[in-house]
Amino acid sequence: MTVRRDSLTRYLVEKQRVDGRIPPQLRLLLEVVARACKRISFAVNKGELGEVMGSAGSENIQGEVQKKLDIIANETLIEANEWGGHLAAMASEEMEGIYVVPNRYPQGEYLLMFDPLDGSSNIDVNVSIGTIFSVLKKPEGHPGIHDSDFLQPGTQQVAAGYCIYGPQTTLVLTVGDGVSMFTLDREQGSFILTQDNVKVPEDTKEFAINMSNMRHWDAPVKRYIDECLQGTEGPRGKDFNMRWIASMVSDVHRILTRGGIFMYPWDKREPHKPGKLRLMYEANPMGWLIEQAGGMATNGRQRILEIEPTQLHERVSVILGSKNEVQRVTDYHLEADRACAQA
Ligand code: AHM
Ligand code: MG
Repeated sequence: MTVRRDSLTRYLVEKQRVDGRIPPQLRLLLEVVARACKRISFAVNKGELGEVMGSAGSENIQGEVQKKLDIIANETLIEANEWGGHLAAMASEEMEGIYVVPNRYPQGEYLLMFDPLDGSSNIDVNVSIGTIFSVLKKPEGHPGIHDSDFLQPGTQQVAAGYCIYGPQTTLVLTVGDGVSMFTLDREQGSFILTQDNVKVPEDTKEFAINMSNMRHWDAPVKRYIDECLQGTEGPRGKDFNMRWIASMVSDVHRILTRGGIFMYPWDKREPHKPGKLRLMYEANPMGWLIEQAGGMATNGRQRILEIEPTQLHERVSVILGSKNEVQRVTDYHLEADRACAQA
């Protein structure tokens, strides 16, 4: 007996028709994002043959050197999405301001945010990278579209996901009723549902953090990692394993597949910045996916999805993954805060 494998299109049509979970414009939006990711996947795959490797010789708003593929991925997402009538505006890690859909196209009711190519320092070394996206609804009640329309907490997301460009290209999606994964079938040219109802185990023996920053961490993070490193002889009574790919998409994908905890916490290198990762198009979509799979995502003190954003490119401390571990790190922060308040 052959197993029926649904395409992303069929999955979305059923979400629209049967579940009534997504309206037609959102279905179109997700199909278009998937199509753009397919194009990005092909560009990434070509590598040197496509003359897409190396630096573009420019910097983005965060002061990071842009790779050619960062720019290609950004343009691919904009070109694919601007004309369909489903969007009002877009925002990206690679653009300082928002990109309002030009007047020559109809304006839709959604806002799309993305990190077009996350982990792009890994492009040249042929390690997995990905596209992260988050979808919001344009607030009602005023004409035009402004940066401030994007400043909604992660709880307001109506869809979020990422596409990982690795040995396989996999699109991972939530519209608020669990997490589904779709593998790109290159012969058919379509994304096929390969895993539904993804669940993150509540416990884990695997952590992901950039250990080279250890001397800059705050005490609660040091305490947690120190206890993991003590293994069976320490308070945790078990040995831990460490992984750090330096592509958040890959680290989150591993956690959605077999559990784990990912941390990019605030540290003392740049104390005025709340963290390295960006709230709106990295932490919020990843945080929602993790929660939808039964995990947890905080900034050490607060649920990431409940943070009220004040800036488009706002940074945040990120701790996400298996519920019991994230809870533990969060408790360590709150304990330290209480001790500090009493001192
Ligand atoms: P980017 O958006 O500029 O690619 O930076 C984000 C990436 C994440 O994917 C990854 O978790 C982190 O930066 C790695 O940082 P580091 O180089 O400090 O290990
Ligand atoms: Mg990024």
